Amino acid sequence: MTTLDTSRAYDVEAVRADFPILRQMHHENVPLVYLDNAATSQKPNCVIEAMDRYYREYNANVHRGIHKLSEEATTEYEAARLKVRKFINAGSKREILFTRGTTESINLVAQTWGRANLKAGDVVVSSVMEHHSNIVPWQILAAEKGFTVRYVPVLPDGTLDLDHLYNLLAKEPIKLVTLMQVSNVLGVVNPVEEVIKKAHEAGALVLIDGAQSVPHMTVDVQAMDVDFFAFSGHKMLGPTGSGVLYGKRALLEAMPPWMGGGDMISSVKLSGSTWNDLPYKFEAGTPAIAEAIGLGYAVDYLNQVGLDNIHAHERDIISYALERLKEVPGLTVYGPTGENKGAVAAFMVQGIHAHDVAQLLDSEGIAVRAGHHCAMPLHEHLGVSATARASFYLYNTHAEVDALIAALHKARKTFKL
Ligand code: 7TS
Repeated sequence: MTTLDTSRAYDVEAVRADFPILRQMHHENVPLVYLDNAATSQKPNCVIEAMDRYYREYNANVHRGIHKLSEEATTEYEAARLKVRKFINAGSKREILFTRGTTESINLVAQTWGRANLKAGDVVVSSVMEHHSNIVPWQILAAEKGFTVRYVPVLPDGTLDLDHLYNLLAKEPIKLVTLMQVSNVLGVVNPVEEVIKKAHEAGALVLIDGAQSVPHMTVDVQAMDVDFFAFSGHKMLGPTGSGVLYGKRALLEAMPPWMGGGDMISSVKLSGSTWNDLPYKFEAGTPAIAEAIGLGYAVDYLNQVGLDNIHAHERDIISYALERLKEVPGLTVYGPTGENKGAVAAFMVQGIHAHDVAQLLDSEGIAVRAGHHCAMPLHEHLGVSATARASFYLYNTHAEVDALIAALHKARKTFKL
């Protein structure tokens, strides 16, 4: 499945050999330096091959046919669910719902649990640092239902104002606290275990957006005692169109379905319908079969390399990057710089717009993202309309950080700074 020798110390070159895209030239003769992993990760051969195999060898719909191909597709699709269950230590495969990604997972909670449980006078707590996918679904529903959404502020060091959150929890009954575990801009790792404990003590449920945590660190939803947990397959070496919503079984059982259609029903009569068991109640229609299978293989790969090894490698890379970024005059990195930072560095170079930084880096073969990173309220808080962002993953190297720094110096020269 991989050329990796897991008995050796972390071998980044062996990891890189599993990712075909990393061998390509970005422009004619500049090698690709891919530093946009918070947007989406690259895919290892085993994921690409698993999806290819599905289409070439056993393409069929799931949960329907009696024929061999359909049985094989169903087995692989459900095997992926079991792999995901184990990966985040959910108690049951019934608690693992396949979605198209974090966005769909959060919208599912808003449109089912939220629609059934939130009314005028209720309060939902989110934060200023959230990705739009954890702000807008609540705004849409709040406009209809008349509940209030409050936002936990961000402190100057880029961490959440936890005192503010705990005061809110002490002051008024909160129905739901919905927060990201790791910020896609600041990189800050929020202390979600502590937040969940305090929220539960105050009688609130908790949804955690794990889009930027699950790919990079061990997540145990049972130890965390989280109520809902959302993440995307494509940021953890899996394909786009794959994602997961974990929910505690009792909550999911009590929630009405969201989309209606095939597979989610137990029986349909013209006078009314009844719902299928979990997780199928929330998986209407033909699912993204190849994508779920691909995600299962991504989980296998992450397990093989080892999340602890990946986490340690990323800590090494981000620490090195933060040190070296200090060498670039006029460069500001946002967010914390210590242990509570994931492998994300959003920055500004004084005198150069973030989009120009990204374009100049691109001409050197370096892929970063520039803009508001779907976190406009956070950028408003930071007082900037856009940042450039380098985000790292298991295959990035010190040499790539060096290339980033050299290109940033070159960009400053181009702008005569
Ligand atoms: N939550 C967080 C923390 C994210 O970083 C993202 C995507 C999402 C939710 C949405 O995930 P999706 O898979 O449903 O789109 N973040 C980014 C990013 O930082 N750059 O591009 C996508």
